[in-house]
Amino acid sequence: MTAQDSCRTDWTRDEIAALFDLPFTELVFRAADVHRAHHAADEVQLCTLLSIKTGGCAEDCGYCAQSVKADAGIEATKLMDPRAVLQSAAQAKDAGSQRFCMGAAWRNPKDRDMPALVEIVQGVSAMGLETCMTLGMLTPKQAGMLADAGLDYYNHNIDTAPENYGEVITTRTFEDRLETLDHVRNAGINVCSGGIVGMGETRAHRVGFVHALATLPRHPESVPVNALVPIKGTVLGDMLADTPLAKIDDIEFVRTVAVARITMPLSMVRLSAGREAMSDATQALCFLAGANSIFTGDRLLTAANAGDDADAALFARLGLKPMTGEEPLRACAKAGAMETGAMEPAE
Ligand code: SAM
Ligand code: DTB
Ligand code: SF4
Repeated sequence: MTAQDSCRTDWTRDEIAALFDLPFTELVFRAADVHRAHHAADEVQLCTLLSIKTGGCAEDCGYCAQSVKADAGIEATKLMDPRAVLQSAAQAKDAGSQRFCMGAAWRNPKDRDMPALVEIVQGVSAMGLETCMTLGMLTPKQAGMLADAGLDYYNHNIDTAPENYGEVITTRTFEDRLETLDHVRNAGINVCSGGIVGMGETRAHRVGFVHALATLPRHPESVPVNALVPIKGTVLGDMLADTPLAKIDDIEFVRTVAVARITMPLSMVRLSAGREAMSDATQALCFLAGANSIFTGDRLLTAANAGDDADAALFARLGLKPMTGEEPLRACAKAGAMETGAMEPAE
């Protein structure tokens, strides 16, 4: 039995709601305790994000600048040449990133895209970077091809509670999302799945969001928690511009991170989009509450990010250091494979 198997997947919504309701200091204390039991509390993983195919996406996700339904001034591009992606990955590695995440604005990749995607995964893996892709829905065959190429993680967010999904996206269903996550899991790729806080959802929706992730048959190895970046020309960006009070409260955001950490103790909890608009103090609270990964660099996919200088200053201010070792769940999966004889111990 691996350590992940001992992670509870039978959380009830009431239990998760009760965690959200704890006094803030008690909640953060508990989350920090869980975090320290499984992770190095002074280490945060540095990741770089690259948009390998931007804009013109057929889906209607209300938060996204890359949807054809948005009017956010994003020019649609073709899939990048693998050589250009590898060049970017080399720069990310030089800048100290451990993980390279590649996003494509697709409902799903076409079979004709697969050879280039396979070449990209093989090339980035060969540089010693952890690889993650997010390309939309996958067929079992496509998931298998990416697994064979050596893809470490596939990102496919559930984004919000099942009952709120239709308020945010209408061109696909929550069940479609779960189906792709199944294909990814069955192919043996680590699952990266999280969502967005601050889309005008209720506390109960945030409870439902964490509940949906923490009760998957296996916890995602990686859980990105994004704060909505309100982009002009998107449905949600425009809605928030009209109702500024709808912006997520920083303390409620930290609560969401803390509850994710407590309910999914071994997962990487990634403080993803939205850091640019967060104070150092809010980010520090997120790290205390168990977030242990960030995107570095001055761009996410289309939106601005905090930038390397700001992050170096933040790390110095907080006494944090970039993660260099392995992530607990991946180390754990390897240990499980060794126990069962599927893998030889390292020399
Ligand atoms: N097309 C793929 C898909 O949706 O599965 C991958 C790319 S998509 C941009 C990856 C994730 O980024 C989304 O699921 C969403 O959670 C997050 N995201 C997109 N736009 C965002 C925004 N404006 N603010 C915060 N998070 C955002
Ligand atoms: C995730 O959950 N957040 C990242 C990554 N997965 C691909 C993407 C954030 C995108 C923010 C908006 C933008 O740059 O357009
Ligand atoms: Fe397309 Fe992904 Fe943006 Fe949705 S989030 S519109 S699927 S790129």
